[in-house]
Amino acid sequence: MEKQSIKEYMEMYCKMTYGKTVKHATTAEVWSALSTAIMSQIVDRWYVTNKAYKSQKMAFYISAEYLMGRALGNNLINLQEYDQVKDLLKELNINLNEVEEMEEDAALGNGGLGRLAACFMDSSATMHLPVQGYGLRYRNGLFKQCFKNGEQVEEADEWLKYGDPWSIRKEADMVYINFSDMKVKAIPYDVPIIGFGGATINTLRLWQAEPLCEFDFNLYNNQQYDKALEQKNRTEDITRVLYPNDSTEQGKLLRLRQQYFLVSASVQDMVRDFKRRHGNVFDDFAKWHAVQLNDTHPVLAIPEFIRILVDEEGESFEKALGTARKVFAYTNHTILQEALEKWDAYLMQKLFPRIYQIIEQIDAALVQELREKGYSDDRINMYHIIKEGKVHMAHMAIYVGFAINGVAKLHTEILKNTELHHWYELYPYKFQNKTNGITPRRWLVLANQELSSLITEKLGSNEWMMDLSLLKQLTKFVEDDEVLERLQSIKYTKKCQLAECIKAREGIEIDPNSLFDVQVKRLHEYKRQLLNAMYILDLYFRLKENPNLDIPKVTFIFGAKAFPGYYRAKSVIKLILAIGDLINRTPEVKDKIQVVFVTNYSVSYAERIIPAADLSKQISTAGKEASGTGNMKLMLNGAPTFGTYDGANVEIVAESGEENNFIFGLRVEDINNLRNNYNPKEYYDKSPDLKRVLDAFIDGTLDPANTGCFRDLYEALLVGKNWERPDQYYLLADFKAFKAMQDKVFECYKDRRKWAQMSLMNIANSGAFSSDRTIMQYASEIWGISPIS
Ligand code: NTF
Repeated sequence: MEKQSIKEYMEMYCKMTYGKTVKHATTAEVWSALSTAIMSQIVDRWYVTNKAYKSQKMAFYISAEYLMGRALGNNLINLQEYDQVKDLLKELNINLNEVEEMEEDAALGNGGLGRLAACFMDSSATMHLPVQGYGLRYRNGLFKQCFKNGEQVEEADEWLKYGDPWSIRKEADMVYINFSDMKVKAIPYDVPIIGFGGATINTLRLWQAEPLCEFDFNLYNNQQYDKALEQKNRTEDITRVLYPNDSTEQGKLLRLRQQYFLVSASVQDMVRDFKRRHGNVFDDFAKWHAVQLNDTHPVLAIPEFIRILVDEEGESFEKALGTARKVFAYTNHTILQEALEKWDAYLMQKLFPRIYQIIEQIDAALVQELREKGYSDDRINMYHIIKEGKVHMAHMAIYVGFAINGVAKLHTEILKNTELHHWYELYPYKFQNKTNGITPRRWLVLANQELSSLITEKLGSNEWMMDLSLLKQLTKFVEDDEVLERLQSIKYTKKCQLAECIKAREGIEIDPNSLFDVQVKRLHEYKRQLLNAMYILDLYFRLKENPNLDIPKVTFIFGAKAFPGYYRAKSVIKLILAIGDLINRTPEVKDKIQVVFVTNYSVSYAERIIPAADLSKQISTAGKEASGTGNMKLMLNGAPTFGTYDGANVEIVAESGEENNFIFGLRVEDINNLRNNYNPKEYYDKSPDLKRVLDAFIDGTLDPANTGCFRDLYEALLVGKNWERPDQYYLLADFKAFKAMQDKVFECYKDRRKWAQMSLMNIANSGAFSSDRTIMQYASEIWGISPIS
């Protein structure tokens, strides 16, 4: 990249856009100018990649969520221009870090599922794979979280407030979307996905809903101003907000509209492109296109594809279905029942009657196939797509899709043996596993430049950035004191940086010499932040009893957003904040342990927290966490896993060794055995420490004003609620094992050399969790595409 031309571009941009020189520009203006200047440098290469793909089979990833985070720093890293641009800015008296900090996160996703999509984009481009993403350009991404009176409060996320230099509006590629009650425009915004090294630049195409006309002129003339804008508002509502739910299905009409809007725009775009390149013979569609459906959110792409082939291209239904069965593949990300989408049939009929008709035809074809196979009516009932007035999105995806995959070995086994067992019996050959991964560029090269430099120095090159399996070579330093000491000193540096950041953002001081025990992820009962909180409360009581208890100083760090309508998740946040306060108010305890719940946990916050973690808490109820990806990021940054035998934890431990992690608690089989006669109250009655902890929920210890705000949590654990059994997630059953294992952590942490060795073994064995590996498996085992040369 040309230093001089970047400077000149920035000057010109500031003059043309803000009417001032770079010198007088605000930090946000510099961010915009610099980002646009970088865009100007990559557009030609972007064009070259697009052209190369014209003669290739392509894979399209359709996802309702992309949790991208910030773009500037990452793009500079991937262009390998970070240091150069840093110097260039220095010449202008500008600090690159400050400019990076200005950028708003693109939080167009909730959690793991959306962040996985973002990591896949990065890895596809880095691996030179012809992959394009399709998604929605939500005007407001995931809500901003703050705490008021010890509770989560949500605010709108205005990620576009400084503009959007990282996308190009492609007016000419607009398509129309028809609903039964309205017709709208879908305008694509193309985001460049720069592969590491900068040679390949892929595209993430995000659709924005816009009205056919800005306002109704006649109504306006008649001074009916609100009414004149009604249609515009109703249209813009479609891509106004990201649904903030994670792992729960929210049957909202507007969400169904969003889903159809996404898939109709994307499928129309693919079909148009196919016709331009290959003409009208749709038999060949699957030769050129594979479509991956990220969970069930985009599954309406299937009937929409069939609709277009039948209604607009004159194919027969049978033929169109046959083609669809070679094009679509589906990824399942959860087995939680409440997350499996089932839409009311009448809603679909109302919004898009033709799509509903096609779904009925698909269902009929499925039934016919099962009849031919000799299935009884009873048995067929288990497979129906439309059942009791609901459309089962996963059933449609599995019947039509040519591949279905889980996201970690254990999860895929559960799908095959339990959750989707009947489908597995029908189509064993469709089931695959693709263990999740994370991009090492954002999660190590960008987030932990200090550790990256050490690795590059010790391995003699930076090749590991594109082939993470090379980290294995680090195992040879496991007895090397110099390396172990440098690892420790890097961890300390990252902890100091995080402490500063927390001081600035939260106004809280934490001690970088304490053990940083980290649990960051969405707030959900199955992830059991409450179990961690119960442990901390128990430790509080123990320390009060015995201030000389032999433990290292610990800082428990939490970060999590709760779905705004998820009352119990919000109570858990409130409880943890209350425990933090209680500890702060207790002199004999507060110098030993501290609890920090950071506000507004996000991708950019994760980039600060993860490199600073000493311990990675991954304590979901066995069988419930499909994979987890935070566990991989923490491992890559040298934090041993403190976790249950669940999701990808199983594979993490298999790679880095049980002796380098802290695995505790019930396993899937144990829980299956316990399920029918589990009585949490027995644990409470038999264990005075558990009793003390739970009683504190309701006896005023945590709730001095005695509002009873934690009674629901107490009862959920001990007595259950009308429709749910007590302690559905087995916190009480796992408490004892948790406690014993955490005591072991404290014991181990005393031997700092030993700890550094465990840390090194985790880093060295994290190669398997690169999303480069994952995406190459999708490419060869599902999509049938290969890297362009
Ligand atoms: C999440 N699923 C799972 O809960 C995580 O374990 C997994 O790592 C990620 O997907 C990515 O595969 C969801 O967010 C959802 F929506 F499916 F529930």
